[in-house]
Amino acid sequence: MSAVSAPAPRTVLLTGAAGGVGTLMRELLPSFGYRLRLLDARPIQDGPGAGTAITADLADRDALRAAVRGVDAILHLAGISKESDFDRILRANIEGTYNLYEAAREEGVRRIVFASSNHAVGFTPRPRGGDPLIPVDTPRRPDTYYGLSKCFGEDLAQLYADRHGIDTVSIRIGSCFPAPSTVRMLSVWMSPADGARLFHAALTADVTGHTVVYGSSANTRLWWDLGPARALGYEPQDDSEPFAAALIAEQGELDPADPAQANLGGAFCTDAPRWEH
Ligand code: NAI
Ligand code: 15L
Repeated sequence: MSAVSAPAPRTVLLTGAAGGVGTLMRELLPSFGYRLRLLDARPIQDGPGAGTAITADLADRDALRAAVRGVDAILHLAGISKESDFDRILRANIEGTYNLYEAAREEGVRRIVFASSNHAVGFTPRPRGGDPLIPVDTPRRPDTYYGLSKCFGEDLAQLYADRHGIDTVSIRIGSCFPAPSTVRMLSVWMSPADGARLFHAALTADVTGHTVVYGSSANTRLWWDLGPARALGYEPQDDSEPFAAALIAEQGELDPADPAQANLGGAFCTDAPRWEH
């Protein structure tokens, strides 16, 4: 598999542009040469790409068709990003992602990068001393309705690859924030700069069909196999280790007997997952 194809997509629709990752990517992706078109249900603040911003919900099929018309690729970040009521997850993440894929099919967009999540496999026990890294083909074990919606998105991507020839790279993102804030994140952190590198690799890699990869930096305490992401041409530059001493001094090492610390999904595997109202 060659790493980078030509020509690279130039115009990319960034859904979820008002969110945490979207805001970071608005800053970082233009340096790779992209023209971004932005979409979010919430108004998008001034800043890079603001002139192209579309305020629309993923439920609005006409707005989605107009938004995807003429773009080379889509980076799909929009949706509920934590656990929530099933009905809300159904509308935003399941129906919303379906609506976006339908718009892409109708308008001839051939490449989508889908922000999946580690919570699609959240109940997988985390590796402990000497265990092998978690492979990308480990059985799905969603830890929430949120994680279940990411499993749906991955399967939807497979269907649209097989039936309609739309290529998707699904990235099971760990934790993409400016810095890790928990001991768990030392293993799953994806720095924003590495996030931009991975999204760029996924947008340009010479792969067809549906490809699933994990998304994180090259963390010393990594839990999963980054090989499939590297095969796209991704070369992570960051490692959470410089944050380790302070976080462990503050929070202690992970306790395997604590249900919130035993699995990949962390607290999402308990009755008190992070919740979005
Ligand atoms: P976020 O919650 O900060 O941003 C999501 C954005 O999507 C928000 O601006 C929201 O207004 C928009 N949105 C929600 N429902 C919508 C709808 N129906 N129509 C249009 N826009 C809608 O989330 P964040 O952290 O930026 O994550 C981005 C994506 O990456 C999400 O899909 C999330 O599930 C995924 N992800 C993020 C991780 C992280 O560490 N930040 C980890 C794993 C996955
Ligand atoms: C996710 O999927 C969430 O969107 C994000 O807010 C974090 O909770 C992240 O996973 C994580 O596992 O840390």
